Amino acid sequence: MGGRSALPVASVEARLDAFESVCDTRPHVVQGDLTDRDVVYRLFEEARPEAIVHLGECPSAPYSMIDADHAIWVQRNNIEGTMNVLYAMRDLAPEAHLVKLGTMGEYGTPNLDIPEGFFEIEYRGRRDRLPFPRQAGSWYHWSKVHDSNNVMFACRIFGLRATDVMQGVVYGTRFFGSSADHPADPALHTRLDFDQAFGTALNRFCCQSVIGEPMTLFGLGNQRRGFLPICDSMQCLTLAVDNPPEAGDYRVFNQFEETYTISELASKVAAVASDMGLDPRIRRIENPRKEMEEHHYNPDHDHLLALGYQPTRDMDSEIRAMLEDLLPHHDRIAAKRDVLLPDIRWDGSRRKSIFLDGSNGAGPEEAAGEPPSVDEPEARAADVDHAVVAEAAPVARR
Ligand code: USQ
Repeated sequence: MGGRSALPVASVEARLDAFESVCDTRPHVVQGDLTDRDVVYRLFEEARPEAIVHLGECPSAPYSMIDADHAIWVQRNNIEGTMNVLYAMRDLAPEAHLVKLGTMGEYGTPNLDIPEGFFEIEYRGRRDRLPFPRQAGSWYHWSKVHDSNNVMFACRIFGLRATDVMQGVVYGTRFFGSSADHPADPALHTRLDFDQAFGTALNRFCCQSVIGEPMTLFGLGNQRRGFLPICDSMQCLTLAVDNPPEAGDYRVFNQFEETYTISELASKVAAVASDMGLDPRIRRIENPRKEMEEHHYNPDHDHLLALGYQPTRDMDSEIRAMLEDLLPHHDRIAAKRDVLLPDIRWDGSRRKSIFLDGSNGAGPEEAAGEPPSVDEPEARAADVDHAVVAEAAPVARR
């Protein structure tokens, strides 16, 4: 996408050294492609794993919406890779536990509470426990739905055991404990993207604030999602691995800490950034996606809590830690500021979104196209009130 990680990524060797110095163990690294079945089988033969944590997928909704090539590549990559893992498990590690990263986005935003994977339903006088309907919002999110179905089926026919983790939107730079406990070595920071496709909302808002660019609220900004810091994501995966299900069981965990609207998040970043002497701004921009901008959202998330998950509740201090980690890399981020504005649209066209106050500051060429439906002055951090911002908009786009 023409971007790069806001935080420099150290070499694999340097990261392994740093990991070893903290954890007293050195992971064995093999580079390969999960869609290459020989690679996967060789890996399983060598490792004979007891648990597999499968994060090896393309994670980006916008990337999958670029065109047919990207949509098909994302589906192939994600579905084929997982199928290879499932067959390698059947043949070489049938007792192992698969912890597979799904996404909360598989469920979409139905006008119902969202259970953890399954629900009891009564229909025409009969009852059953069935998978909760999935209504994904991008080809990427659908690839995860198809994966989930495949993993569920493999558990049924091969007797495998799996935990499908429906993860919310992850943010943060530090993954050991809460940010206060994170070792100082920068080689232990995570990669952090800020481009339109691989940067997630809160990570982008922090990068935008560090370089004085406005935080980009897509549309109304009332889209609500589950969020969790990356250190909690690691905690949840560890809990899942430590507590495997029975053979043949397919279980689903909804993994997030709390739900927030996008404008609530931006307001939080603005408050912390202002406190640190930055000059954060929030602006609403045409939503390049087709998604509900106002909706019910109340997913269950009890399974991980029952296993002992202790959420890092202090989002403000996680945001502060992110800004502290990002500030020294101001120039790295600023040099790539052109990748911040979205231009991948869900209808398949490619055009930079314009700010909803009618200007895009990027030249008349990109401003061409559908006129903005809302005229609203730029909101400054000092007077940002997300409730007011929301009221100013006449229509919720679907
Ligand atoms: N959004 C903005 N402004 C931005 C970026 C995003 O308002 O600058 C909005 C989007 O329109 C969307 C929400 O924020 O409503 C979340 O967008 P995102 O880009 O942070 O996250 P998303 O595309 O949903 O995907 C991310 C990860 C994906 C994971 C998913 C979890 O990239 O791998 O599966 O979060 S979930 O959202 O729960 O499905």
